[in-house]
Amino acid sequence: MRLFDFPFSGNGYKVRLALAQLGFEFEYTVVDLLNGETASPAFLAKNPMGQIPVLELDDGTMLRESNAILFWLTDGTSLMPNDRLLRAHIVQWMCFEQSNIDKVLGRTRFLKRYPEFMPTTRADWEQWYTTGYRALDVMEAELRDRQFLVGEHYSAADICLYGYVHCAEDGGFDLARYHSVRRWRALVKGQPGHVLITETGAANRPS
Ligand SMILES: N[C@@H](CCC(=O)N[C@@H](CS)C(=O)NCC(=O)O)C(=O)O
Repeated sequence: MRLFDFPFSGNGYKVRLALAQLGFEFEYTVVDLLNGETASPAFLAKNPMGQIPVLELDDGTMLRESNAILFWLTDGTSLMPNDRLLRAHIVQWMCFEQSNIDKVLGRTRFLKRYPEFMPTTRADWEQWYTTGYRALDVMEAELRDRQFLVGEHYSAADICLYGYVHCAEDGGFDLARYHSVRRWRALVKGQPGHVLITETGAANRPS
């Protein structure tokens, strides 16, 4: 398999983390989205949305959307339960993540680091912080009485949410009052095979 990715990306990190924890070997290609490489014809042929991550499977299939990739990688493993309702709860968290975390916590983090990427207004930031804290409130309430997001075990839902929540502070969020979310983050970080967002885990030297 080959992962097309940008190392700073939390969406890419979700996939890297699952690959590492499941022990998959893969090759890694950096797509420089800051210099428009995601808009190149060669990359658009892999993902017409012009976004990383894209996982190229061994038969040449291009799989896009981080959570679809996460689902494909984890299905049939301990990270994706067989129980129908638990699976639905995992999808529920994946949808929640796309609406309330990726384009909110992920965006603030990206724009703090690369402010030149797009113009923003004060109203944008206010909106992101309002939505982001609301999402963190939801997670805090859910995690108050449970260790993991779904069922009794670490799952694809935890990997999915961890992608951007583990680095929420980089986007300017203060998690001091989110005790359960911080406890959960520490628990996820302690799972076997955990890698940091700064690690690719790939077999090759990133190109
Ligand atoms: N819903 C997509 C979002 C992917 C996404 O936003 N990718 C960003 C980097 S994190 C990207 O490639 N941006 C480049 C661009 O939009 O030009 C997913 O979860 O994979």
